[in-house]
Amino acid sequence: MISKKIESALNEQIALEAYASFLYLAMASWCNREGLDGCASFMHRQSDEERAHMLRIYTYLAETDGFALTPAIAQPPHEYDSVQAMFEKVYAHEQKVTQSINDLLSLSYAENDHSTLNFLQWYVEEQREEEALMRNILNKIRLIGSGGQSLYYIDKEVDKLNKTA
Ligand code: OFO
Repeated sequence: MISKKIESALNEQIALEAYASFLYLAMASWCNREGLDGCASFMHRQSDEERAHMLRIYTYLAETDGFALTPAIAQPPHEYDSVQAMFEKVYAHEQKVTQSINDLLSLSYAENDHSTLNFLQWYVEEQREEEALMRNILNKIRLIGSGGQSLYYIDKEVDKLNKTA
């Protein structure tokens, strides 16, 4: 049994993960249109992962006698100035998610809710990995530089990540 405060904060997290899933789906569509097929597959994969992050909270709420609410999702942006600008947006969104997880942890401490503290550990780890991954991609993009030919190499580099587990 969790408190109403925790239930409502977890529902906010559901909304954030759901938005991330749709944001990354919109980015996948942009990448496809720009001919960046490796980046498109990568963003599709990220979108699926975010949906899985959201569903974990549904399961947790069901197990703790809470009630998961399916959120309305705001229209994500469909146009990006460049692949670098797009990944900067991804990185910023991941930082926002990390902040939100940290806030949830603080609230769980305050509520003395050890079950939720334990549940959130998985997200702490996941956010550390995601932020590192996005920083890595941004560093590669900066190294490769911009321009038509560079885009080809950037896409190839990101595509390599699709082959990893
Ligand atoms: Fe679920 O926010 Fe990214 O990882």
